[in-house]
Amino acid sequence: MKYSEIKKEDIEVYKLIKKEEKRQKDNIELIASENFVSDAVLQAQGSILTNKYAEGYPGKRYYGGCEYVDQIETIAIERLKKLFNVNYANVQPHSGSQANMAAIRSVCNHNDVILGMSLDAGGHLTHGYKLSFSGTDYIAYSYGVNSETGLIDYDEVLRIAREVKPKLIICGASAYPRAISFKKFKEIADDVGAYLLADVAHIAGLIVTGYHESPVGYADIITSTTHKTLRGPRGGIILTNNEELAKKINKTLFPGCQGGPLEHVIAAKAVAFKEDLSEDFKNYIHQVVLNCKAFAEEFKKLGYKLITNGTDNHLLLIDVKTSLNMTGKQAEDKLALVNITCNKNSIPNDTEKPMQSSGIRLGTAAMTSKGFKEEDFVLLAQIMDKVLKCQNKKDLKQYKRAIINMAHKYCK
Ligand code: DSN
Repeated sequence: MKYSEIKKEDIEVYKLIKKEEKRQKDNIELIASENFVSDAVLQAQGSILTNKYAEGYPGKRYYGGCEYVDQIETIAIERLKKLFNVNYANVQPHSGSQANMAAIRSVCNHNDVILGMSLDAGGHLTHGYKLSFSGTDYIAYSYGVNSETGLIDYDEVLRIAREVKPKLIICGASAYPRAISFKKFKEIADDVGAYLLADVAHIAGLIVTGYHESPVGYADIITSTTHKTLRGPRGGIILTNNEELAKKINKTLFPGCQGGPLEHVIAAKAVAFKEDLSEDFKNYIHQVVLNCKAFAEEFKKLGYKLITNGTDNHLLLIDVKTSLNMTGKQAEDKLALVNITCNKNSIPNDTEKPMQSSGIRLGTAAMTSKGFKEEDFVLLAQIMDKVLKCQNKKDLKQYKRAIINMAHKYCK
């Protein structure tokens, strides 16, 4: 992109955008929650729609001049409904966290009991973490994973649910490499008379293409972000099949949690949803999953301990403490020296603080968008192994060159 107007108006910001552009080009991006959007999505998000105020919903706005944004938001809603096969969709959440805030508030009052996956087991801040609204506004309990297998133990979730009697159970995760059974969560929710919220932010792309079970038919409410495996702009969505809940969700999000919607982002969501409905996107997600399996298998061959011993989705979690006797932070920092971007991540029963942690989380969605295939991820795992074990900083130079070449391999 040229960004010529920014260059004219604001050289300081222009230079930083260009630096970030180069970083994104020269680095291997393994953050499991990131992706590279199409130019069409970028253009929609950078469009003049940012000028428009549109508090309310299509056909019921608090401002005049909404005839075109009404049509754009309606297109986004209809495409999203088709994508997930649901009856009601809200495309206004500014983020996944705000989607979760509105979803939880739609069914819970302050101090109601909620039950979600703990952060260190792979859950999310908004699933009841003590520093999040979800942990301060509600009485939050958590379930974890089996400490041997790293897998969700559904019998244990049921046991906890029977004990704490939640009004709402939240399933879905940020760092769980295996398939989640929404069917089993629904059985648990029914057993204790709780609502079920499925936060599918990470696996949404896999769900809409059939590479992961759908929560539709099981969860009362489904939330997601749009910028991870859905490969859209940064933002959130809320879905349901229940008409009464849909009305509550709409009211709770606006005016309950948010003001004016970001119509430029909603337009970009609409463009992304059109892409997501295509056969190309289905092939892309298939490759994301194949790549992740190849990546995981190579790390296993190299002797690394993977949480759950593998992956069913777009991410894997490596226990670097056991594998290399280093912290997640040390591994993240070392990989950064050779242009590999990933994030440290807590692992189940982590003895390190979150800012250090004992694991790293690796995702294949972003580099698959750049064209990576299984053989690229196998080679990448071999280079990462050498980098992580490298004792001499000088030797890292050759790996950095190799990584930049790999990052450019499929660039047009
Ligand atoms: N922090 C995001 C992630 O990386 O998974 C989720 O909000």
